[in-house]
Amino acid sequence: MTITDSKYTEVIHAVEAGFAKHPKRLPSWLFYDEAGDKIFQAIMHMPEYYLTSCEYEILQSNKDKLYQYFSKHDDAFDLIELGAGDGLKTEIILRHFQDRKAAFRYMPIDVSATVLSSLTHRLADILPKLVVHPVNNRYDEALRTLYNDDVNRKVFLFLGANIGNFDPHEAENFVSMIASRMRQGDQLLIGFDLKKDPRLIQAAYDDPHGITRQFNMNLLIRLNRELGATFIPDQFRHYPCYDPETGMTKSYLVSLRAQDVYIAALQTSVHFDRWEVIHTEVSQKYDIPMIETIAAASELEIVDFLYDCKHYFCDVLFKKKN
Ligand code: AVJ
Repeated sequence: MTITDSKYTEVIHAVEAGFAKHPKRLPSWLFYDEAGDKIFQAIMHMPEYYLTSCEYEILQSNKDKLYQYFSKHDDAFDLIELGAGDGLKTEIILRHFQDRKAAFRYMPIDVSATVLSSLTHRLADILPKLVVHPVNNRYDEALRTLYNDDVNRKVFLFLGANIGNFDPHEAENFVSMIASRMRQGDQLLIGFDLKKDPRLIQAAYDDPHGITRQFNMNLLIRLNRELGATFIPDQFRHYPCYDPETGMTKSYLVSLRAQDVYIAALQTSVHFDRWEVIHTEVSQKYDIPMIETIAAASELEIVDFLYDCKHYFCDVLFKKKN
């Protein structure tokens, strides 16, 4: 496996800073190396992980409504996706918009050049007439450059409950950052996972197949490989925990014994007490008032709430206030 120097430096810094915190933390972007991408694909196929099929249903049953919202009076627009991943869900609306002869270009933004190039190649295969402009950059940088060079109306997509990796306060800041760039007429569609039966949520992150456990453990395997760390995955337990009061699911790796783990790239050992945790992820669940709070804080107007039939998930359409 090859990693770029800048990525390597980023991993070192993230791990060094994260292990200095109390409780110890690892950032959730660290999940997504080659193996992590594959395990996440498997997660999305588990029956317990209801999120994917719910949003799929929402996009499928609202594709024409979205076409009406996005294309307005048939003028050209840029469809900009933050964190496109494999683009499987987006494909539903891309295909439909093309069938309706919408004038738009698709601009997936991702920090990973590998993810972007495989997405671009796949789209060239299945939707050869689609105009695709990949943007290989961080979200904030990409947004800045997007507004430099042209006048097209813009529609942003932030799907898949990716916003859940932020806590509500961070989510507010992130949406405000996007909103501050948006111009009148621009729109933003965000996928939120909703509060529901706590046991259903718990099961989505604590599946009986052990796939989510593998997803978490892969962090340790990654650090062993990339940073010369000496984690023994079996010495940690995967423990996700949903709090129905705040709507926050937190995932942990819990140390099963007192241990010192040497990390070659940091030239130091990290100590773990027995039952000490590494907090690895936030998966925030929302209710409608929480979503309205985000809209108010970022001065966006809510245009529509699009639900699946069970109301487990919601794609919310926002627009820049007039
Ligand atoms: C990709 C952030 C939406 O939090 O539900 C799935 C990642 N973590 N199972 C989520 C994840 C554990 C996922 N997101």
